[in-house]
Amino acid sequence: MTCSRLIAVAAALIIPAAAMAETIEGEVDYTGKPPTPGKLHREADPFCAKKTMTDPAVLVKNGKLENVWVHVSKGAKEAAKPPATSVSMDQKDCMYEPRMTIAVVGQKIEAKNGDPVLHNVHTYLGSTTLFNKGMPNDKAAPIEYVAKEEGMMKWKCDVHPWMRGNIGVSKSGLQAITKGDGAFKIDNVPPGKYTVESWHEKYGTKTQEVTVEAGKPAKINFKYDGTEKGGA
Ligand SMILES: [Cu+2]
Repeated sequence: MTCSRLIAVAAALIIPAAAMAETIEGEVDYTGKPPTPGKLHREADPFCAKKTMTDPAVLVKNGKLENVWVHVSKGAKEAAKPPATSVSMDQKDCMYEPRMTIAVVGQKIEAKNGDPVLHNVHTYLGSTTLFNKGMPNDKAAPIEYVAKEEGMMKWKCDVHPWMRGNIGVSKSGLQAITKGDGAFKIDNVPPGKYTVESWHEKYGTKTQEVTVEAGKPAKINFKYDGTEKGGA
């Protein structure tokens, strides 16, 4: 076989597989009256008190909800290979940073303290503690943790009750987070039937069934009106 024929055969084998991976995309609407973010009461700690902050739990802009974890909860056939990069959760100005991010089962998560004060990192999956460890100040060595199970990993600080962080952990890696425009896009989804779940820290979960067909993106939207409870 000539080299060019070999390439042609290889391409024929590779391209259809790549073309078969579709996307699940859409937006998360917020149809209620957006709440006004309240002031966080951080007066108890003199360092934290230096900066005034409002509660970033609910972020709505133009009727779209930010920081919603949208992920395939059922129907994925394969586990994703955990990325070699680690996911970082920092503590800055007595807030977890970022508020919301994602990881894959098997991926390394690194907690850091950028503040000159004690934070006690307490993480949960549901009501189960994953780890609970103090970081005295910004000289504390990072805490390394490998995500073991699918679900929402919640971050709290036992010193500062307002501190919250969220890491959506997925086995399949079929997941995304909405940004300020409320849009999400899950890449590399093989054709099939899936249950897709949305999760918001204040308004909880919603699910939808979706069938992904080869050759076209599957579109779904989620809707919250602000009366939902559950999540945090
Ligand atoms: Cu803290």
